[in-house]
Amino acid sequence: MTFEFDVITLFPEMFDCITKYGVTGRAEKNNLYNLHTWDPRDFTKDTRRTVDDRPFGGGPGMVMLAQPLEKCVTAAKIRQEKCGVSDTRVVYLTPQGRTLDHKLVKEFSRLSGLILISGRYEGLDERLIKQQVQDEVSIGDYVLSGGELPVMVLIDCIARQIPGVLGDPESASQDSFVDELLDCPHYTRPESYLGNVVPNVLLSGDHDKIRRWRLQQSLGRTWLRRPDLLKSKIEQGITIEEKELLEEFKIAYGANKNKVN
Ligand code: 4FN
Repeated sequence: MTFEFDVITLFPEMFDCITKYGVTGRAEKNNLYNLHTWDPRDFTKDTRRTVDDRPFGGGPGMVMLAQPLEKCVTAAKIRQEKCGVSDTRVVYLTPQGRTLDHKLVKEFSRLSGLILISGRYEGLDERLIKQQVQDEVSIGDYVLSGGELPVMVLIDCIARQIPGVLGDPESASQDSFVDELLDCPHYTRPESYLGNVVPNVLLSGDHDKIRRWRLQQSLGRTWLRRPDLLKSKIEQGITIEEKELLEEFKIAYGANKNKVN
């Protein structure tokens, strides 16, 4: 089964960024997902092809008209049905939405399709959201010029969850702890770079020792840099080994902190 994405956007060409390059480019070519774009401008009847208007109540900026968007949503729903999509959602990417995280990505990847709306200007007429949108999702707290990049971020995250999209080496690191912890440090050749050497354990050939070192680095860095992530990892369940490795890291970190050099 192919995952069906229908994207509603004033700038369809922007989506070449994900369909042409890298992992998501290869996946689209191999029909592991389909991406269809709908331009609200193509659903207008006036000669100027108007898709926005001034906000009631005054003020700066423009608001996207409900009607051309509604026609896009309807067309997208019909296309998804024709493609045999049984489980779909209409999602609007907006700063007002629930913040995207790996848990939400997993929820979306259980569906067979998604209809995604990118905003421009000051956003959508609220009545379109009320009538057509099921989920509002945000990728983070900063100002953007449009919802296209957020839609692409979401598609990239979901595409990576589709079986066959990642090659063997890429997906091997996926089902383990990487979902909930930060990565360990990575090194490649040369063994010594500008006087900095690779940690000895990585050259030891002792695979269980390496696994434990990496797990400890992941736990330690998450503890130092993202205590919020570590908290939810502990709530989900931490093994005795993980607990011990983290305690050892904390002791070593505490000892190093007090060193003068
Ligand atoms: N952004 C903020 C407050 C007020 C406005 C914005 C803002 C694009 C259509 C929305 C931005 C960020 C993450 C969509 C931001 C996202 C958008 C997103 C987005 C044009 C209207 C707009 C308090 C967050 C800084 C512009 C905060 N995830 N308005 O950026 O679409 O999905």
